Amino acid sequence: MLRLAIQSKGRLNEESTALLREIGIDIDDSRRKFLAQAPNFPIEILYMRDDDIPQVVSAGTAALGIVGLNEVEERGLSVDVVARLGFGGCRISLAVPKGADYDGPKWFAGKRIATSYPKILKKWLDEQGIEARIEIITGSVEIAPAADIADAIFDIVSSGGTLVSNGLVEVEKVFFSEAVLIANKELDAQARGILDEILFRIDSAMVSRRKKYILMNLPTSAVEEATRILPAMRSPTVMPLAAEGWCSMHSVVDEADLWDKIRQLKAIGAEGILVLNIDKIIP
Ligand code: PRT
Ligand code: ZN
Repeated sequence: MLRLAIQSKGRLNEESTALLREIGIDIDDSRRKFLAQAPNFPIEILYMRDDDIPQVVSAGTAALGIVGLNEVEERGLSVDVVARLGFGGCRISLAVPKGADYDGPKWFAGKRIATSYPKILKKWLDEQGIEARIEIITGSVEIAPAADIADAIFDIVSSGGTLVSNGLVEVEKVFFSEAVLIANKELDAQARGILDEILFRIDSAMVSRRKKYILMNLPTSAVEEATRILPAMRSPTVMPLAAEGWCSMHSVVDEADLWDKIRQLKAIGAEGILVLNIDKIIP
């Protein structure tokens, strides 16, 4: 049995739970307890505030955790980041009041910067050789300049809407974050085995997310050309159709290339193209 800490409520909770479901780990969170068992996997879920997750994993109270990379970096505790999970994407940026005469990092020398991420900020300031005053604030950092508590802020940005509505302009993107799976550094062999199974399943879920299943009718004469356009895991599946001179071709494509491939396939006579989501890919 291995314990996995996830955020109890907040931005990462829903997608953490969804990812666990996607990899076949059902959790009974209907009564939202502190601890929940997975009936079909040797894992127990520990719900907590995201701030505490790096610490419980580092101490071994939980073997694993799902948390923003920003929290891991800020806490500076020793844990292994074992997978990037592709959600909770954001950055930590410096922002200054609109209309400030910002002319580069040196602008911050001697200024007061409000943040909940003093360590990450200090590291960046040191790298730039700048001395500034760090004002540690937890929550509503964006109002600090208007309240004259600070001259600038260093805070999480995703859409940028919060900055705009507080009259601030993002000037330096310092740290890029997303949700990550972290692990205690001293897992025993049994825990490692469970972690490997989780990583294998996450890998397959992440690959499937970026891929689409595509099938189409194709003149038999165009099969060779289509195979060049659609190199599948081994090679595309081709099946004859009842209509003479036609076949059905099936393959898997990267979502990023999808429209480009469709254009090329139509140009060589493909018809009735279907694009389907993939539930799992096991390479
Ligand atoms: O209660 P608990 O301590 O567990 O939660 P929390 O309030 O500390 O964290 P929470 O739930 O707000 O965020 C959890 C994690 O989500 C963060 O540590 C980041 O890794 C990630 N994340 C992704 C974000 C955002 N996007 C985000 N936009 N965390 C916070 N924000 C804030 C940001 O500070 C801004 O004030 O959301 C506001 C809106 O952002 P814009 O740019 O979209 O307007
Ligand atoms: Zn928090």
